[in-house]
Amino acid sequence: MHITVLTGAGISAESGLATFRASDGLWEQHRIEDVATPEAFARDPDLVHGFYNARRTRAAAAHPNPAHRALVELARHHDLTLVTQNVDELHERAGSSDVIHMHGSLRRALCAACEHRWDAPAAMSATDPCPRCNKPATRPDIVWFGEMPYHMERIWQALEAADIFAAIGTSGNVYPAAGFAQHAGRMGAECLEFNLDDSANARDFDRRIHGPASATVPEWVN
Ligand code: BV8
Repeated sequence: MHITVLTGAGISAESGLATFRASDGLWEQHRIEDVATPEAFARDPDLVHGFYNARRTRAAAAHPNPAHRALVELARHHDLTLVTQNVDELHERAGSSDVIHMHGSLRRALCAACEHRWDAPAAMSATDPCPRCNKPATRPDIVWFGEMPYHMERIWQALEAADIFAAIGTSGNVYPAAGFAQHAGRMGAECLEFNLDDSANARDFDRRIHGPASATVPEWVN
């Protein structure tokens, strides 16, 4: 049986990492337009690097929770494709391999001039020279609004091959990820939503399991 899983900020909430749209969410402190668009980076690279440097520090100090570990267990028994909107490395640190980071990763830096990618230092600044072209054009390797998410071809294939599609801890507000359940469902997958409450695209799911992921996901897997 092929299972395709999409995770969002909610799976890392119990590891202490802020989600985006909760009352204390990341976006409450910053308008999305101010920190997660190419225009924002062009306008104020230091503000954007500051936002991501702070998140990189917090993510490095966080630990995987039982929901991350349950997905490692799931991969032992089924053919699993794990897609995450998250830019932390908690799936990898729990033991997952081949995690598809469709919105990029805090762990990587990208050269805006030559597209070279390398492992990000703890704190980055726009004047850091690119190790390959030496231009001061360093940005986080993050997919911002208006940019094409990574690995889409592989993701669409995994949605079409899925017998089960499960979305865990995502509010269903951001596309194309918010359209994955509808696409998988049209191709015959049973769609499950694991969330605290109904997401914006809850109608696309066959079953909605409400509760903290650290409880609901291990219960589903075991
Ligand atoms: C693109 C960067 C095209 C990394 C992010 C109008 C209609 C439709 C689409 C659009 C539109 N206008 C613009 C668009 C496109 C736009 C979009 O969708 N905008 C939205 C706002 C309408 N999308 C894009 O721009 C995307 N690109 O479309 O490109 C294109 C085509 C050709 C060529 C070029 C381009 C790019 C989107 C990626 C943006 N980058 N982040 C970072 O900083 O982290 S998105 C950002 O939100 C996060 O990365 C995250 O991935 C994403 C979604 O957030 P969630 O993960 O869902 O988090 P959230 O807080 O919202 O929800 C958490 C959930 O968990 C909640 O439901 C909560 O209840 C639950 N929860 C909390 N605790 C727990 C829990 N559940 C269980 N247990 C718990 N303990």
